[in-house]
Amino acid sequence: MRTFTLCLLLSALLPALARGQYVLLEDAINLDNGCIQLTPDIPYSRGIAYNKTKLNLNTFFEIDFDIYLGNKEEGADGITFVMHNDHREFQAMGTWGEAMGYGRWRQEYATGNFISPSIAVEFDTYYNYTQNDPDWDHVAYLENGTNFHTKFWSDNRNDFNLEDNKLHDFRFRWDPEKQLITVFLDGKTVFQGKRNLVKDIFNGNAEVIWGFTASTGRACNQQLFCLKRITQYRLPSKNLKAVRPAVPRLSIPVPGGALTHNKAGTHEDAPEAILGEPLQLPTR
Ligand SMILES: [Ca+2]
Ligand SMILES: [Ca+2]
Repeated sequence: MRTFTLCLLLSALLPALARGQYVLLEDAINLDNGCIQLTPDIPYSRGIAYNKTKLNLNTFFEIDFDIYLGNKEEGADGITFVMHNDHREFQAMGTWGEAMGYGRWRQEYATGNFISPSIAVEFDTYYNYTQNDPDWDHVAYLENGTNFHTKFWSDNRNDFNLEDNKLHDFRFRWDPEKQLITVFLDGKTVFQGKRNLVKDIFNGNAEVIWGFTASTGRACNQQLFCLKRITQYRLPSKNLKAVRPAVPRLSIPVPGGALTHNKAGTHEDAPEAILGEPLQLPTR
């Protein structure tokens, strides 16, 4: 009960805390509804937002957001959630267009503009053969500024569409004991993988910068994210209690109307209970 009460309290505080908590680059802006718009619905846009507080990969944490990929199925290009230790720190950005402000247009472009060392989860809404994309929207795990991927998730569908004018629930979980990354979209597990992130990606550094990147190209969409909850947990994880995922804001006001939520699997009865008792909010 204490955990639940605390979560409610933190959820109530988050819209206020979220504002001004991010370094915004290029076209990213704060919206009046507490969300951050990464790109407006215009071509050749790029926006990046980094939380001002680094994450520590020696802690178990879970990050819970709503994301919005636009309302035009033929739009582009998508959003990435990124954790990095690029030497440019809070000014790091990748290439626009299909690289989504994270990576580079060709993986062999060693001198291209990309964020590295890093990992990312892409929510890709535009087909690019150079990145090995399927011909429909998909989610994929990426590393070190390379958008090219051999695996993806699209719910086993060839008409999967994220540009449906709906908010979607996105959760990223890191378990340092199991060295396990788990990514959920609308309550479904869309990626799970073991990786020694500190050693194999971040050169022994457990502190990482994190945030979102997005861009458009010839095709475009409005793209934004809304923080729901950031929670870090005391180890060992066997001592943790179960708590529910954050309840989404089912409607978010925007000029001229409201964005509604794709509620599948994101509400209080979500089957995927998460572990843990929140330890702290990253504030600075
Ligand atoms: Ca689409
Ligand atoms: Ca793409």
